[in-house]
Amino acid sequence: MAEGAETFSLREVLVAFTACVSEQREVRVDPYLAGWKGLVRFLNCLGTIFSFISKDAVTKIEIIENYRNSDQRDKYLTVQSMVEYELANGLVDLQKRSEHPNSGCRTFLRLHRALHWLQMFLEGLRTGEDNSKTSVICSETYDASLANYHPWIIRKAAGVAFCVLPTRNTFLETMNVGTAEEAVAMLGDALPYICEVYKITEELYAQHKLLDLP
Ligand code: 1PX
Repeated sequence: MAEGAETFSLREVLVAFTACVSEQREVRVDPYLAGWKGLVRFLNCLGTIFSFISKDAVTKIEIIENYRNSDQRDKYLTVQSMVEYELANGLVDLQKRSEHPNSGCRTFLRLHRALHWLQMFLEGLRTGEDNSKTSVICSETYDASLANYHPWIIRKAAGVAFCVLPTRNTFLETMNVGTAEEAVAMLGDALPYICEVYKITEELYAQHKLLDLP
C-alpha cells in the first residue's frame, strides 16, 4: 500500500456526495469534484498500476475546476446551470470534437459515466460474499458500464490493473471506516446519495440529448 493510504477515509468522500443535491434537485459541481478527488486519492493508494486511470480523472476534474475558477464561475455552480450556459452559447461540440474539445458538458459526462461504474462497484462490494474477489466485482461492473465507452487498449490495461486488487474484506478495511462490517454499513448509507446524483444527471443529459457527446 502506497504512502497516504492511512489518511484516506471513505467517509469524507461520502460526505461530499451527500452534499451534491440541492433543495431544487440540482447537482452542485464543487462537492461532486471533491468526491472524485477523494476517490482519486484512494485510487493512488492502491498502487502505481492505476496511475493511468487517476491521471485521466485528474485531468477531467481540473478542466471543470478551471471553469469554476474562471470569470464564468457562477455558470458552473451546478450541472444544470453549466448545461444551460454552454448550450445557449454554443460552447459544446455536439457531433464531433472540434472547436470546444473540453467543454464542461462533455467532460462532466465522462465523470458521470464513471459514477455509474462506481455505483455498481460499491453495490457489488456491499452485497458480495466475505471472501469474494474485488477484481471480479470490479471487472464485471466495468464491463457492464464504462468499458462500453473505452477502446480495446484501455479495456485491456484496466483488466490488467484490476488483477492486483486485494480480496473484498481487505479492500473494505483499506477504506478506513472501521471493520469490514462497518464499511458495508457505510456503503449502504452512502449509495442512495450517489444513485440520486447519477439519476438526476442522467435525466438532465437525456432531456438535452447530451448522452453521446463526442
Ligand atoms: C471506495 C472505493 C472507491 C474506488 C475508487 C476508484 C476511483 C476510480 C476513479 C475512476 C475514474 C475514471 C474516469 C474515467 C473517465 C473516462 O472514461 N475517460 C476515458 C474517456 O475520456 P476521453 O476524454 O478520451 O473521452 C479515457 O479514455 C480513460 C482513460 C483511463 C482509463 C479509465 C479506466 C476506468 C476504470 C475504472 C475502474 C477503476 C478501478 C478502481 C479500482 C478500485
